Amino acid sequence: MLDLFAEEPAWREPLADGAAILWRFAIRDASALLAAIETLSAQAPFRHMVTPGGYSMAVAMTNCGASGWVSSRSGYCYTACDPLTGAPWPKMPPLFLTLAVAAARAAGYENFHPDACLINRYSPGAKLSLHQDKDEYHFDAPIVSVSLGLPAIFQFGGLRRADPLSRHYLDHGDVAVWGGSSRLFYHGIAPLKNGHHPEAGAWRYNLTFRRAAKEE
Ligand code: MD6
Ligand code: FE
Repeated sequence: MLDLFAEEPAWREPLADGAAILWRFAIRDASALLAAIETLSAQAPFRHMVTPGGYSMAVAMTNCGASGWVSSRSGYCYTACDPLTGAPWPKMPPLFLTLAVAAARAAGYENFHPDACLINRYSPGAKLSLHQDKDEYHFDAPIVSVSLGLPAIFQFGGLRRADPLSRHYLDHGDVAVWGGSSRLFYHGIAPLKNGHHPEAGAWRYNLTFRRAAKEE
């Protein structure tokens, strides 16, 4: 009843100014996305990157698109080539680009031109500590984040590390979009629970689309 009068459609939940979860937005594409991840990771394998502090990350990562996010002892940056193979990161599949642009638009961001897609893979127990996404050239473009496979708890804070966290359940096909005044908010993923997903097995995958390089 109340939904009839709500300003927000039921599939979109605002998180903060500029940030929203689009429930099940990617569900129709989910199987194709998983198949594409398989193909992409045959070219640019998943690997556990090392943090500047010398720790191996619990989440395995790879990239597609013109810019790929990498972590090493020397810091975080975007590169055109995969340091593991020396080859350019695989091209971003058209399906990825179309989905990311549509999700950004559904959250109020027109003209999103992502050049980077970070692909994260979580096994049960893996977590992503609280962090800010701040390695991009500018912060005016939003971030589009697609969840696939096992569900996870997404922790969402504020501009300061100590700001209180809200917790959100992200399931297969859910998409989070954020930007604007929440673009630099701290966030993380709580340790993944054990489980089995019919299409993804014992994994959670996350695609994070960003505009990393300076726009031409
Ligand atoms: C993940 N996501 O969901 C990790 N960052 O596996 C992120 O770190 C993230 O979901 C910026 C914006 C959205 C995100
Ligand atoms: Fe992040």
